[in-house]
Amino acid sequence: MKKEFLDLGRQPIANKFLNKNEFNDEFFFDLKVVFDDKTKLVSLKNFVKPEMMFNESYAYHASMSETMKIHFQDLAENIQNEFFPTNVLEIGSNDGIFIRHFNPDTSVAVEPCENFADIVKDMEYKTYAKFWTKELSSLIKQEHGTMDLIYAANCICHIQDLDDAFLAVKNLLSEDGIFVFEDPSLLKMMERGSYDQLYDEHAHIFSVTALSNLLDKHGLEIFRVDNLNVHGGSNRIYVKSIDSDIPVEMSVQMNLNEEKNFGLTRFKTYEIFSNRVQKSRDELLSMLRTLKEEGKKVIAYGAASKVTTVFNYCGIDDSLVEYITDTTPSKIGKCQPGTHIPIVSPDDGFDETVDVAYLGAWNFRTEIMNKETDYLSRGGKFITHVPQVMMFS
Ligand code: JHZ
Repeated sequence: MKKEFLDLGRQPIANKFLNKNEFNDEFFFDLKVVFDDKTKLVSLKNFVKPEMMFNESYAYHASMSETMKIHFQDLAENIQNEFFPTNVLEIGSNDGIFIRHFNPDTSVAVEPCENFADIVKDMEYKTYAKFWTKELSSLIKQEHGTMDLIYAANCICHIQDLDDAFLAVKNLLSEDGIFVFEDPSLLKMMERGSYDQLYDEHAHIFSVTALSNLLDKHGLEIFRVDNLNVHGGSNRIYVKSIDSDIPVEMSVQMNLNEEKNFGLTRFKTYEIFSNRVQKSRDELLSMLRTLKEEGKKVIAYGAASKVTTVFNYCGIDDSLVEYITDTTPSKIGKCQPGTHIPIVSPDDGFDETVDVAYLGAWNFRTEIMNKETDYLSRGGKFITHVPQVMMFS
């Protein structure tokens, strides 16, 4: 049975940055979150149609961060050195940040957002501009054979029908092939109070426990879990066919134990989290209102999808946060979904007039702190709500 534990209010499409003439017919949905006490999966109660989120105007550009470029280069090298895959498939290849490290003659990309599919096609990779389904996996199998590596970063948690997605993987994996995917960790979200991992795209936030239950139904088994720092705490899950001889490593049981000890298998834990989220909202609003009364200029740094959740849930608009700076060309000049706060380039907006910046891209805190030394040395301050609402410099 699915039980609701969190209501983040009316929310728009998190990555649909708007021109002023698009404000009137903006789409909103009720962002509510449920826990399935059978599979232990945490999911959104109401899914948004995939085509409304992932299409030719998708805005998230993975290569905007140096941290992520290095992250994917390191992973590609490690996988090549350890598993020697020949045929490689990436689901949700975005701008090619990972697949670029593999041979285009033996690699295939799947990317439903056509603006990004075109980038990867231009890099000479065979690219299917389609959603990942069992039907597509059969077509790819016919055209390219089975795959030694199927990889996906920040994509499997976007797929609403996980049974179909895992069936599709099983169908296309070679006998000793591996399926590796990474997504935000439910445990880290719960530990850190980072409720902003919840937005339309994240149909589910995974625990190792839930994944293990779901994969098992399809003859798939987790053999390794890497805990990663990126995107506020993610898990990289290594999966094999149940019949493959690849040994199952200690990291799997360790993660299952840690999740159980934290209480991820009990509904009560989610109710406690929900209270923490409401408290976080009250504290953030109170801090922003005080800064406003003191006459401080407050902006936000990084128009991440996560900020859409926070600002819409808390009711923060341009009376509290004047604008948001972001380096992504397709976001600049538009407005944040829902709140309609303007997005400007850091060159135009991150200047000496700014007193305080809400750190929307809190998951890149180290990269940003290292970059913004001038701002910090002249007394500029940042705000975050993770792990609790605070100001820092
Ligand atoms: P960032 C996206 O989430 C969406 P978002 C998606 N659903 C997902 O799962 C994760 O990624 C992985 C900007 N920025 O990466 C760039 C600066 O302006 O946390 C981005 O717009 N200056 C696929 O959108 C935003 O911040 C900087 O110095 O929450 C960060 O977004 C840096 C480092 C970033 O992902």
